[in-house]
Amino acid sequence: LQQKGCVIWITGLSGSGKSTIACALSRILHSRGKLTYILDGDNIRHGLNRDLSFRAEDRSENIRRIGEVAKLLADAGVICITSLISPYQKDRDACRALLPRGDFIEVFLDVPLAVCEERDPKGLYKLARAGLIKGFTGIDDPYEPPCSCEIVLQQIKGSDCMSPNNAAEKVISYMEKNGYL
Ligand code: GGZ
Repeated sequence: LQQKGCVIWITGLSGSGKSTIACALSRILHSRGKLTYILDGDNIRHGLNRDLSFRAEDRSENIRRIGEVAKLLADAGVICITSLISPYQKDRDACRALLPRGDFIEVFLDVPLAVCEERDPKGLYKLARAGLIKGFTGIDDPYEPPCSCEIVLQQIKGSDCMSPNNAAEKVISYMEKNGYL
């Protein structure tokens, strides 16, 4: 296998487009013959992490477990893409610390709450505003933006809005420059 594994850690609010960019990135990498695997919060919470809630301690445990799985995949030479809100800096840092220097590539999807809330693809923000979901990230639960990450993608609506493919290409360029492709 002629491939160096790594973890592309995508963090951002619900509705910021993490899963969409993870898929776009994965598709581009496949077309170049690379092996990838997406670990998506929403999916993993139905299986491996179905015992976890959205309380702060459980979010941390969610991130810790997925960070360990991501490390195993990267060890095996896979480009592992995670798509998790991962709201706490300390939890993301702990996952970074599991990997050799450089192999953890943190990507911040910097989309304002107002934009995510307007998109509201699953109607969850509406439920959170109505008080029907308690502790929703950005509404009544914290999100700590990365203070230093490898890539920031601004996906603000309007004429300068990057397509998912353009956003994924930015990650590709970073990987090329840093010897991961
Ligand atoms: C945030 C929630 C919540 C609460 C359910 N807060 O947009 P989605 O629906 O598909 O993605 C969100 C997903 C978040 O799971 P993560 O594992 O990524 O979260 S974390 O990293 O914080 O552990 C959202 C849905 O689950 N969801 N309740 N209260 N998002």
